[in-house]
Amino acid sequence: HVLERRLRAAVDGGGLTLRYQPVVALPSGQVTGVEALARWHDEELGEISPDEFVPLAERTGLIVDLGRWVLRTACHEAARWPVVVAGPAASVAVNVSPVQLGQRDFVGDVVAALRASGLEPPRLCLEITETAAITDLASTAARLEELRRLGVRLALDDFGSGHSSLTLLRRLPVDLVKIDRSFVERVTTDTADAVLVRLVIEAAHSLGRRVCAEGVETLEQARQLVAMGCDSAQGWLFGRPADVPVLAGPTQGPA
Ligand code: G
Ligand code: G
Ligand code: MN
Ligand code: NA
Repeated sequence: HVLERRLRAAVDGGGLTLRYQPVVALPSGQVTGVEALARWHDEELGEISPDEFVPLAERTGLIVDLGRWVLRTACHEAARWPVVVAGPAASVAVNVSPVQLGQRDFVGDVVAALRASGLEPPRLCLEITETAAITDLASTAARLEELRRLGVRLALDDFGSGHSSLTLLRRLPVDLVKIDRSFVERVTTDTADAVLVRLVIEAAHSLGRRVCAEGVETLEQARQLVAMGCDSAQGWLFGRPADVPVLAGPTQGPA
């Protein structure tokens, strides 16, 4: 397959880049970290979306090398952001595919990326998508416990998009829950979604987890989330994925 061959070449030959989207604390709007997002620009095919190449990489096993590159690059770059703009504790979140998480040497890859970069473990956050965790809850929980012992942070990504969210919230040792964009999108217009978001925030807080809202696009959404006690947010309102992380100073708070 042509696309697969070209993706392999991009992974091996430096054809991938990372973009960083700011994560802000609520209600201050202060940037506390970023999420690293992989981008693939092919010379002939142009820009190919991760919605397309990540599933392809997962099907073909390329995700293992691709994911290792993302992890190493994100740690390396984050360790070099100037403290004056990023703050000493600025975090970098990396998406981890379930295929990667299931690899025997994944924990070793994380250790290696931290060592090679010099990044302090608490500055790295690994995002595990909710739907992935469901397949084998016991082994996912065990794997996350191993990672936790390294001192890195863990997040449950796309929360609410699956079917057993509350079980996962209880069973998985994550620090952070990221509420899926589909709920945030309707939080100011759909009463049922607003109820769900409020419940997720309360349940997460009761279990000692913090909550990040994804895909915040309007000030109205941000205000609603602040009123619900949401801890942090991400979305176009605060910043799009950019090549240089936008970490400068306090930004305009939503409240
Ligand atoms: O950046 P964008 O919204 O287009 O990303 C689309 C999807 O691709 C999201 O679900 C995102 O989590 C995923 N994605 C982006 N970068 C990575 C990556 O480095 N690794 C994995 N596993 N998924 C990624
Ligand atoms: O699944 P994950 O959370 O990793 O996906 C992140 C994706 O969401 C990225 O591809 C990013 O480009 C996209 N994204 C981030 N903020 C917004 C937003 O405010 N609106 C929309 N529509 N997409 C967003
Ligand atoms: Mn994510
Ligand atoms: Na998500």
